[in-house]
Amino acid sequence: MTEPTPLIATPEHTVEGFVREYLRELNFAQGTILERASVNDHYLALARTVRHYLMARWITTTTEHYRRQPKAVAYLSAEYLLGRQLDNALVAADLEDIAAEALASLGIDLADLREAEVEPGLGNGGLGRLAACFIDSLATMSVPAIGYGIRYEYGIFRQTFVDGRQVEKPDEWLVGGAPWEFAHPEHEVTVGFGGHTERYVDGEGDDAVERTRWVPGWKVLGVPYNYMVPGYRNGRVNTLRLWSSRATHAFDLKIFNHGDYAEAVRSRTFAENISKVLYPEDSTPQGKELRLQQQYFFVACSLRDFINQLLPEDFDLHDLPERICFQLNDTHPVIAVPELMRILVDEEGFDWDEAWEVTRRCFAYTCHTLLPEALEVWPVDVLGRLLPRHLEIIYRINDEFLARVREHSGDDELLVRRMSIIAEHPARSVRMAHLATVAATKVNGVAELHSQLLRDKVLADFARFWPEKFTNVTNGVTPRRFVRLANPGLSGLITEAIGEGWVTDLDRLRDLEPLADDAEFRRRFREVKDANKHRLVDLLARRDGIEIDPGTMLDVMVKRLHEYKRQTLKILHVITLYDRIVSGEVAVEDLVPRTVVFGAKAAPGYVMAKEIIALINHVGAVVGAHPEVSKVLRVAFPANYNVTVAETLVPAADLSEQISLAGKEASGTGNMKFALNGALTIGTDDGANVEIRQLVGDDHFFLFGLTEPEAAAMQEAGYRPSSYYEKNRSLRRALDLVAHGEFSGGNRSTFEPVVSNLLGEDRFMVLADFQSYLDAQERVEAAYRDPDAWSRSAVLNVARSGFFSSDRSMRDYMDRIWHAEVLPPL
Ligand code: B1H
Repeated sequence: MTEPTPLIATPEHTVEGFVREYLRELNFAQGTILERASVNDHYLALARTVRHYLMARWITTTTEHYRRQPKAVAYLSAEYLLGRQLDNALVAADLEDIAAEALASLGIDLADLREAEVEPGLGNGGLGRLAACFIDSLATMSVPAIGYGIRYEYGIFRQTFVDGRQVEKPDEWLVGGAPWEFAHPEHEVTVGFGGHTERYVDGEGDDAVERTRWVPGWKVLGVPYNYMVPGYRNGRVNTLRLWSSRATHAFDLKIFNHGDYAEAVRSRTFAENISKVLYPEDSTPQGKELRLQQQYFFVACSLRDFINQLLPEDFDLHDLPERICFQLNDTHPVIAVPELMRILVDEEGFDWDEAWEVTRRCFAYTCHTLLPEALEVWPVDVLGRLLPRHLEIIYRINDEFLARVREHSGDDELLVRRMSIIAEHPARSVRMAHLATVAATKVNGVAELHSQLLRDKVLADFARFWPEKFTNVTNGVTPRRFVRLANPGLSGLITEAIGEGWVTDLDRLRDLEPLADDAEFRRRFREVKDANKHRLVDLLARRDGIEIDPGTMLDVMVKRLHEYKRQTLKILHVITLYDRIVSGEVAVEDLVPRTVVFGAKAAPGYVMAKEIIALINHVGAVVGAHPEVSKVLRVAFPANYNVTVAETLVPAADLSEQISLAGKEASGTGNMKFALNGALTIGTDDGANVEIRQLVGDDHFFLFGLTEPEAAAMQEAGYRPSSYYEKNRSLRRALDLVAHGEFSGGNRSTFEPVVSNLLGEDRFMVLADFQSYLDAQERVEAAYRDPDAWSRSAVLNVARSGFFSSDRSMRDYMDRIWHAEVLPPL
């Protein structure tokens, strides 16, 4: 079937065409002229101009999706950590050179306008960034896909430091104008909450059936905002649809009728609060009612939208599994399962079994964690108050599921209790991971080791019950943003060597392998790394007033602050180096000069994480102020690490710190970004580190620490952290320095909680891995002293990391889970 090309006036793909479109935007949309425009005016005009070049592809793509009705994917995620949009759109539309030249001809520097964009930080960390990488890959691979999520008015908080302690500021990302979004109030969706359920008889005589209806107590509206998700030069642009909550038009008629107009308007904020702010929790969800409201809100809007807007009017919902797979990004959207059941049974008149058959086949679930405290549970009273009909449905799903378990297990009641969707202790609650696992066609972990541990530990009962349900898809990252865009120097070098095909076929990086032995190539690789370090130096000076020396080894640990990730292990290494220099144990001449860079936000309520941030900053200050130590060691901790900072930091790094306790980091994705940009990893056998090491080879990876089985066995036998303190002199000296106030102006109480936590419980076995980490760092030093060997390893890291493209992740999801169609490129 040939599609008539929609009539859209795409601006001419030339410098003149670009200038014309740009001036039109500046004049007619911004209402200003070149001579008077502010930087923000220029940025908005530029963003809209670029958008115009993508518009025809967007409309063509969505039109074709509607006409062809292919098997598609709907990615349901509470988070999308998108990063800045401008450069991505420029690269996708192949407009970088044209835009730069066009702007230059108007006396404007493109680089200045880039800086004006505030990134949409609608996610916490890896999980949100993964969703952003996935939708990029789906668009680039011409897969018919839509992302659904929440348009938080405030994204992840802006981190500032006051006396080295984290202070959160609101992230006002929308205030400058949001040029990348398209509001569609005409497609608003109504969502109910609360109220009660009623039985009623539908039909008469023999046809009479008892049905249930939900009578919500209050309603809100969801307004969709569409974002373009441009594929990389394939003519396709997919859609990300984020929902914003509004009060219904009838919300407060009663109050209006009482004549209290101001009160009536004010009370609307209640509904508008739902999409107000992203919960800044990474890994440890807080059971806040508003969060459940957010989850149901976006999922109810998305299902309604998919059924009403993306399916033809006469579509038979029995065929839904042939048309869509709803991918659940962790348990956050899992309330979609009872919601689809409710739609099919209560609204569409399906009988229960029919509805379950459809629902079951429509969902797949990705688990992103192993930490028990990260598994979402909702108290039954909270869920029942907010979503009474959904709770009934969950109970029935559970009853039927447990009946099957009993049937197969010969009434093993312990097993039944373990597998139940409803937990009885400490409070009666719904285990969202169990609900997701029972409902989904497939359940996947995000790295080989993680999927294995899901099968063997976290969801072992379920894996025995449904072995074929469980699979792995190792995470990936988009090479467009994290290599092509973030590292133009390396990209140029790669393209010169092997052509440009790698951008959409990252396995081709293999062709670089022979060049690792080419001295000239290695020299040019070092030149690029050096230039990237200078870019970082400029950024940190400009943005944070931090001075770093580009001649030093750049040792980088960036990720959310969490005890299991073990930023404390890194800072104990720094303290040990400090101690050895100050005590005269080593001479500064004998050390490889390093700059240790941290980037990390702590959840605002996570007290220990905030103490660790303060400790890092205080150690950094003492190290930086010491005349001898600071010659060879500096700590830089720029505040508010985000995607934008990562784009400059990752390409500059020499050493990538991936040092979580084995068995705790589900995958990690920063680890992949660093390897792809030619940093060497020092890491434990955890998450995707395992696969990185297998691919790049042991000689080009600094492995240390306990393995997962070793750590588990040690915990089992009774782990005693203080024994390491007693046995290990370096460790004792480092901890004593902290305890005695070396980094807190002599105040021994300041970091007492951190020290006593390590000596007492040390849940993540920092002390057990300390010596092994120091040893590995010695190997790092030795290796770094030989620049030629180091850069050979770095080149091999790049050449062998093509597997970690999110395009490959998407192929795996397609083959193992979705079986969606692929459209031809346009
Ligand atoms: C990951 C989360 C997460 N796992 C709860 N779990 C959240 C849990 O708002 N919440 O309540 C937010 C986020 N995030 C990360 O996912 C893993 O820790 C990483 O190892 C993994 O690479 C990433 C992507 O799979």
